[in-house]
Amino acid sequence: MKIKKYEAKTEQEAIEKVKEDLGKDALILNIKKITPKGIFKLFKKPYVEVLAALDEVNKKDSKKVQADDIIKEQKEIIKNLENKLDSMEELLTKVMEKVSTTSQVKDSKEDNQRYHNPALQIIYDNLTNNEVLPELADYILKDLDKDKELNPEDVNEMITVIYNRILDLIGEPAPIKADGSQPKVVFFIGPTGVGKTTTIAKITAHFCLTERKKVGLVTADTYRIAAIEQLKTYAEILNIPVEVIYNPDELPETLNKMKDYDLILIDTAGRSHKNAEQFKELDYLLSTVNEKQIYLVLSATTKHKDMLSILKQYTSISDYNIIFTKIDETTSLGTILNVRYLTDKPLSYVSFGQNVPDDIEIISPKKLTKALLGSIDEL
Ligand SMILES: Nc1nc2c(ncn2[C@@H]2O[C@H](COP(=O)(O)OP(=O)(O)OP(=O)(O)O)[C@@H](O)[C@H]2O)c(=O)[nH]1
Ligand SMILES: [Mg+2]
Repeated sequence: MKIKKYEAKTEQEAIEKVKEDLGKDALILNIKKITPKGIFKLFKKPYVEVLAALDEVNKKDSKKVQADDIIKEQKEIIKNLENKLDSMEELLTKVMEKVSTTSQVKDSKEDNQRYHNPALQIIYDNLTNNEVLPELADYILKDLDKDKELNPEDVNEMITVIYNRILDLIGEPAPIKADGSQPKVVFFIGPTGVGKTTTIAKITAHFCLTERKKVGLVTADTYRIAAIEQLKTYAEILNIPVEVIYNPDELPETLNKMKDYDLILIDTAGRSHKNAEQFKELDYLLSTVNEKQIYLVLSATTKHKDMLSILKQYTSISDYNIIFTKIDETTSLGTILNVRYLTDKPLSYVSFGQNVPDDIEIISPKKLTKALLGSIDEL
């Protein structure tokens, strides 16, 4: 399936363009009359936009393919494409508006400008206001600062490149799976109070209630009596067992008892990044299990400097995935991108509140990218 967008002054002219380019078998998927808004008025007259598709599979062997499936697939592609185009257009409008209002003061502020291109400067400011590290923002905007005359097409192209670069940096999410494709023993580790136990409760509820899997819980957090009670309370509601281990050497035997479970989630005591002894204990606990997955739970509210010392403490662990909690308590999500960039470990879930089981989801790279680029109004 090949999908393309065509613009022309009239509907007739746009359809001619489609036929010329894709041939007479092309399907017209959508026709929109566009009246440019805001700053676009200065650059463009009203025009017609046509989305057209050429179904190459259909062309080769039309009888084999169900018409319904094709329509469904087309709708899905168009929806995705339009969502992306809409958000781009919105961002582009905001950037162009901002450029026009800031260009008068630009000369006097020349010293503070890192980029010649004012649109790029705005995106840089926006990323860094969201606490993306300056060097990471520069890396994202690398080689784009060509001194072109500024027009919406160039800015649009630039924003698309930047959007895709951020998406690439975020990478594919790595959520927990209970389908046998991954080790079923999953450790949750991380600093004190970030939300490890609450996150385990949310994930357990998902696998028990939605996926109907057999889930067992283990807690190795015996530092605080309340920690065991906390997990037991969630487990009672879900009617699943919790095993408590008081010594790491008990873990293999405990896991052996639970070998017919689909998933075993292990809660650990929060570690202070300033206490090296606690990390030795954690390393030992992890070493008692061969086939495992590790999820490092981090709070999005942690200051960058502290985050660096936290991450340093976990460098001895070669494979882990990252969960971010408390994103409801910060307006700057740059830390998620920074940590992903600094560790090169996959991101998985984000948690956005105290409610079990609702306030968690698998991270959406598109949503995060839009959030990092998008809050231009707040500048
Ligand atoms: N606002 C907000 N609060 C959260 C979130 N996740 C957890 N919390 C709260 O953070 C506090 C600590 O949560 P816990 O799950 O006990 O944290 P923990 O990492 O297990 O703590 P320790 O076991 O003591 O290291 C609780 O009050 C939770 O309700 C979140 O995404 N947003
Ligand atoms: Mg806990």
